[in-house]
Amino acid sequence: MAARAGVITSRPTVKRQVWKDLAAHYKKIEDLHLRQLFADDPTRGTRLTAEAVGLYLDYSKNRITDETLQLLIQLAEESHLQDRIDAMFRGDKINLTEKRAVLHTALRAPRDASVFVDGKNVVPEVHAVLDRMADFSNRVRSGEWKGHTGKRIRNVINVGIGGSDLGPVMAYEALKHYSDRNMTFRFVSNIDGTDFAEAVRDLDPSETLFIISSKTFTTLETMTNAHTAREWSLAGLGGDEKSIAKHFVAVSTNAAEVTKFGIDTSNMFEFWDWVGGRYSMDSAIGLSTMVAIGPENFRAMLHGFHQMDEHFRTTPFQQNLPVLMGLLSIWYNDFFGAQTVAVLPYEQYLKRFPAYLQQLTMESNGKHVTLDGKTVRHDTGPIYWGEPGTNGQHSFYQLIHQGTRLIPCDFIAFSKALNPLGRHHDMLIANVCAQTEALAFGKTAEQVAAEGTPKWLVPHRVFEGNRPSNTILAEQLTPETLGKLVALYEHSVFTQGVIWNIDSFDQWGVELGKVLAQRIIPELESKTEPPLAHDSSTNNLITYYRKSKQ
Ligand code: G6Q
Repeated sequence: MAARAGVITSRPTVKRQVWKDLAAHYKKIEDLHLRQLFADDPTRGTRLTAEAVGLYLDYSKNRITDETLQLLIQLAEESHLQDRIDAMFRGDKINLTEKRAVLHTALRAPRDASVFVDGKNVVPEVHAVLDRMADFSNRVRSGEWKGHTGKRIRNVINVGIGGSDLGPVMAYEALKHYSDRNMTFRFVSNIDGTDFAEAVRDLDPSETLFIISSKTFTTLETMTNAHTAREWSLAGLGGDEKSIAKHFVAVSTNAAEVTKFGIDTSNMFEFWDWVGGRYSMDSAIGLSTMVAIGPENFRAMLHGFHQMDEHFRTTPFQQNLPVLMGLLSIWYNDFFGAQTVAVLPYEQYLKRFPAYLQQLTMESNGKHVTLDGKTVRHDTGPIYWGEPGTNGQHSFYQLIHQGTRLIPCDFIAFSKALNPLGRHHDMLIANVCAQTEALAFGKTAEQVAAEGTPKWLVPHRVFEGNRPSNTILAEQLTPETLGKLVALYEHSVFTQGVIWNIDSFDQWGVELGKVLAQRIIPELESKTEPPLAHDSSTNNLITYYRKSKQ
């Protein structure tokens, strides 16, 4: 039964009484305005908040009542969320379709913790790899690790894609403030040669180290870029194969493929099949992050993750930040029919955070069948997107304020600036408050008219309001805070997946395109006209491309 442990019920979610109660409740309150909700309860703005591990969540500007919350929490309880949380942390194989445990939480467990996979405590291995990473990072950062010609390493390039890229890129950008500014960090992911060409164009191979990050070490993009990197490096270092050992390290679960590539396994940093790609930024996949910010900061980030893990695992749902955020997302997605969630960090260093979240949320919960293989009867995974504030305000916020779609928003902000410059930070935070206020309360036709607006212009200047948002506040963007923030979203995604009864940890949807591309590559490269057996559109595109690339 262990492999099926994740399947609690095969009863369609929409058929459950609590779901029906939520649907009926939605009908009752769908037109209720936030203006009314706030007018009726002067304590709402302080009451509907929760604080944990240094993150403050204001969820009062959501279109919910106490009854909504009570029903959503009942939904979580009846979905056996606590059992599923415990199963994940315990190492049960909750990724049913891949028969794997899901233990990113073990990556940030303290040294003396125990987490068992197939009867083996994995925590000592986790810390052994972290210690090796720390030793390596210190040697690179101090200049003790020398390149083939005896020069110190000044440039680090992470080669990876998807989960082996987005986390490292996001974390590097987010924590740039803490990084060694004498070093250059770049990230190559795309099969488009431009990505590699631009990453190395101004770099000296004798000072450049490549981290080849791939769980499987078979991914088309990463292996193609890794081979190109190998050629570039060898060409710049006189073709001496011995130089590889000084300029290439690997992060992988696949020692055999790493060796085949020519990287000694003593230069390989291991992780495990119970770490999903999009949940791997605090495994060895974070090696570039550790080299950039140093082992101590990296460990602080892990500590941040762990604090949120513990909060999620042990806190009653009413005060549980990831649970609350996950439930609110369900509320808008499945009852209001909202298609998307906008994530709006008012922190320039978090500019890649929305892109990171897109994989975390959409690869995890973009699923159309339940754990037992039945078609879901409700929408799953909303589309996550966003840009840092205040830039977005001068672009797509128009649609959020006055468009015809409902876009729930997560605003993320920090009390202390990392680069305090004059009045900048107060102005930044004023914009966070102003946006959430404007979205919630809007501006009525009467208010617009009272300002002396000509009658014909009034409708254009009306803000309906009633547009929901969460505000997440923390003291300052530190490695520890980043860990908390990422774990918050990881567990919110988990909460949603449990309620939808889907497998949040597989990603079969990315397979078909990969297989088809492998078939098409030789058709594009063939010297003679290949026989094409695709549909007429694909055949035509291949023929057009072959002709025009001559
Ligand atoms: C993430 C996915 C996917 C994966 C990449 C890279 O959850 O599994 O994005 O991370 O396809 O895979 P490799 O690390 O095996 O190269």
